[in-house]
Amino acid sequence: MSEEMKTTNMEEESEAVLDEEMDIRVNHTYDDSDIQVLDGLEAVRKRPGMYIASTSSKGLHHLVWEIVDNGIDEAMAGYATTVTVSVDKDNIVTVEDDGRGMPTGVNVKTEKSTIETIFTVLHAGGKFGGGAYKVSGGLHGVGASVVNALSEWLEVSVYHEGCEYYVKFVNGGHAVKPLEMVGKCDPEKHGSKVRFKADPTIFTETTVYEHEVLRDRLRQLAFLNKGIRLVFNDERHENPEKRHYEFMFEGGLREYVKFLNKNRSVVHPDIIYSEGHEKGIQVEVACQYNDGYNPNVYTFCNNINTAEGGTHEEGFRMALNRIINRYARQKNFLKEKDDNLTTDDCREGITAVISVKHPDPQYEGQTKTKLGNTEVRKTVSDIFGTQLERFLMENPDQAKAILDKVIVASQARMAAKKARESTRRKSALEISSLPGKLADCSSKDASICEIYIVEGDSAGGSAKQGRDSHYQAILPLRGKILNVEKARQSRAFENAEIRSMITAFGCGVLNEVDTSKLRYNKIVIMTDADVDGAHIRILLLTFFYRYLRPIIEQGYVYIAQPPLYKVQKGNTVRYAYTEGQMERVRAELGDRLSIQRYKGLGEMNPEQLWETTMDPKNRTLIRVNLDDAEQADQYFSIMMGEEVEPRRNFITENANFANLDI
Ligand code: TSJ
Repeated sequence: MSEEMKTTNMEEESEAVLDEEMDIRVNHTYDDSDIQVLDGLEAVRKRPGMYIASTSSKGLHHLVWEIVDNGIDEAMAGYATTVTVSVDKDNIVTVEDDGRGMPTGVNVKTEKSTIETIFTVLHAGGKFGGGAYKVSGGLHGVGASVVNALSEWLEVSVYHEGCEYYVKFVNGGHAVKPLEMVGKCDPEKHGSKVRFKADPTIFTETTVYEHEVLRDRLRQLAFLNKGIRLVFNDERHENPEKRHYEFMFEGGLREYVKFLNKNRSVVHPDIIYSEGHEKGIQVEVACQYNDGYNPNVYTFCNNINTAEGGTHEEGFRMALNRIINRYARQKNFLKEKDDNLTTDDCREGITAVISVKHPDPQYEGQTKTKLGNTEVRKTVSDIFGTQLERFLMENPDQAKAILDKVIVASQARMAAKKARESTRRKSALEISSLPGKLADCSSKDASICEIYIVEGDSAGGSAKQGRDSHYQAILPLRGKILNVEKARQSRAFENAEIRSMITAFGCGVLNEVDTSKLRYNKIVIMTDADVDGAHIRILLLTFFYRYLRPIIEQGYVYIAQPPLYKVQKGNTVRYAYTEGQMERVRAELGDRLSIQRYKGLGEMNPEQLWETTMDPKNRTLIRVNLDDAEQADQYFSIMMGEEVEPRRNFITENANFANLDI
């Protein structure tokens, strides 16, 4: 493609911003567009929340993904093999690909280099390359200019036909000088490189990237884009072995499912795999059954995790149900008089990853992570259904293992239903009176109400006495709650603790969850700061994840942080919540301290519990997000599973998980 054509395409993309105001001016000058552009970047800096998720740690990482997406697009278009992300000691990020190199010509409308335009005009970028649509990003595809606006400085280098081009932006997006050729490079070298330092005046919470967050997402991107090499260099890591990772999966989602099931016992050896495309929609699905009871289905559109599911997941369910029932009838697993297997029967213990690439995705749902495009349902159902049927036909032994499993699931479901009907006991979904153990709050305004889930009666007692009963409710739980990972639904609904929580929350359960009916807008898990406490927290999170997922997705769940130490010197009393804080308090107050290490919430009197853990003025609540729940799920399958080896590895690798104090 000629330089001119590139810039023409570029113009189309920048129209959204430059259109009216520039075209009405007959003799617009360089300065006009300059002001225009900087107004745009200024708007981003003033209200960053409009352009990125937040200015917290999440938003910070968003900057990296925004840039990485561009490199992945170049690789998906077939022009690059590798995208490298490096973080240096000062948390400066470098992203580099070995693609064609961004166009180095001048844009006729802005009279600036295309590169400067990409990095300074809002929404420029994206589809400016020859017709191929941008599949990565999408949900947060806000463009490189937003990253530039939110950086203290940002540098771009392009390597193309033996030349290196360079431009640097400072102070929230101003080019120091126009793009220039700065030297020669190896004529074999080609690609684009972006280096930037997040602006600490915008990212006031933190400008430190999390190693695990970057590593895990890059690994996931490698699973989702088979054949692309994703390299991660983290200079900061104290362990030299963890400073360099390379992810490349020729098997794509096959390898993703294998990875997800690695700590579980699988029911059949081979992963069921399908891929294909129809009407411009690309589909890839992989799945495999394990001996657990819950489905683990992860869905993506354009590399974005669609946590609320949507039409691609519906298509998958439809095909799974249709093909398994057909096969079951054909091979006499089901007799003529038998009812069909339900979708839930067919999903018990399945690990599946569904990934679609769509040129025009529509996102719906509370958190805009539910795919809405209706045509995707049939596309996924057709492509996956064909391949699933073929797998069953070609692998009768594995098909039998799968059918045996889903038939048992269906029998268990029917037995539970019968038992329920014969005892005529109300199901957990229908109970109306609040549980007796609940010390409710007096306010009925859910927006201010909080419920503390507390382990043990003694801590529950302190919490009841210490709370502000106007808006704080206490639900004490006795001992450990049921491990829902190891129990079928019917057993979970018989569990007293589980029933109390469902009725106290008031928002329904499973498919029927309606968070507008939640009686408390903060659900706070308050457990001891020890191993048992961590276990109970995991059990609760797993229950929420499996039965009340939207309350996690929508951010209603919190973890209370009780202090580890009380430090006293004369009349001064201080609390330390971490070992680090303890060290600082020690340094500050000097010696002759009286130090109490809290072993459990029960050791605190009601006033202390209020002051340190429940009073909004002093307390620290950690909001749980879905990543934590997925991690909890992994953790759970490991800690409670039959496999010993992964458990040992996990404990040594993740000694800190969920503040676990092993
Ligand atoms: F490396 C990176 F990830 F940091 C990054 C790569 C960041 C950004 C903002 C862009 C890129 C990038 C862009 N890599 N490769 C490209 N490709 C183009 O801009 C390009 C080059 C040539 C043509 C053509 O049609 O000739 C089309 C495009 C889109």
